[in-house]
Amino acid sequence: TVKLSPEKVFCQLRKQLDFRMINTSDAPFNTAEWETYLPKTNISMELGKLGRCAVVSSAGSIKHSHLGAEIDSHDAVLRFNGAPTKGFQEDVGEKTTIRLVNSQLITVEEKSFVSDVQFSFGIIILWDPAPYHASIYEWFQKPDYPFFESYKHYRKRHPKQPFYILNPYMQWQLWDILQENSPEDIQPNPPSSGMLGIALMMHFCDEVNVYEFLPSKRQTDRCHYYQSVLDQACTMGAYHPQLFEKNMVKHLNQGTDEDIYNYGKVTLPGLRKVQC
Ligand code: NCC
Repeated sequence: TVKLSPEKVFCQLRKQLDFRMINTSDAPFNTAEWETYLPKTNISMELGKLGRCAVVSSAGSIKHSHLGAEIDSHDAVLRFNGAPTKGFQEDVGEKTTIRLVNSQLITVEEKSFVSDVQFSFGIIILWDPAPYHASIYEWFQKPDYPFFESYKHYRKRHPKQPFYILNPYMQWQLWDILQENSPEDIQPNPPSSGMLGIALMMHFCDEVNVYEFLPSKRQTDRCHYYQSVLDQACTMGAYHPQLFEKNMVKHLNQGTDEDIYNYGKVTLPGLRKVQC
């Protein structure tokens, strides 16, 4: 296969990804009951046009990075799942504009998700691993985790906090782009929250700096900066096609290899301004 130029891949991301959140015109969410739960404001309106954005991976290698102030200097910061800021500001900053969470977290850890104050800052976006190119209807019947009750529960407790559900198409549209840009067959599982979050911020922002998604010189087997568990698969992936995600992001990087080595930092353009 011929390797596509970064510019071509940016166009694929811009043209082939559906960035919409579930709303009440998406059957079977078109009911009076769902209308009380789904946010009424469009997410782009909620966020406004964002300039410089940061995506903060949860990798253990961000520990001791002292990147906190640099991360907080961005207009918006995206974090993942249960990644805390409290106690870790020096390395990861404290601003949280968007938290991208998977359905496993909100279902399996519902109790802490609903009550832990760290989730009550910023906008939450939830995604669930859907069957390959399933319609919204098919996915609704067969979500990977039955998260709908937890979602409603959270919405009742925090009605003012914007909390969106990502459409199930985007993950597989992104997977198709990863597959098309990989020389080998990649595992048939959706991309990681990390890769989804990077694509989302490229849609919302003019420029995206990603921290410790590509490991820096601090690379470690430590899975998360906030836990001591060791597991190599956290960085390279087992379920998610992370190796391929990281190869693609490396190919798309507009910054320097030195910034990757020192800060685990990758710079990507916003998709609004790419010329296709
Ligand atoms: O670990 P997780 O990921 O929440 O990490 C968020 C994103 O950070 C990047 N990362 C993380 C660790 C590491 N050493 N290197 C990294 O690059 C990845 O891009 C990752 O996506 C997920 O993607 O949603 C994931 O979620 C966890 C878990 O479900 C949540 O933390 C909630 O508890 C998954 N872990 C397990 O299922 C055990 C993980 O596989 C993927």
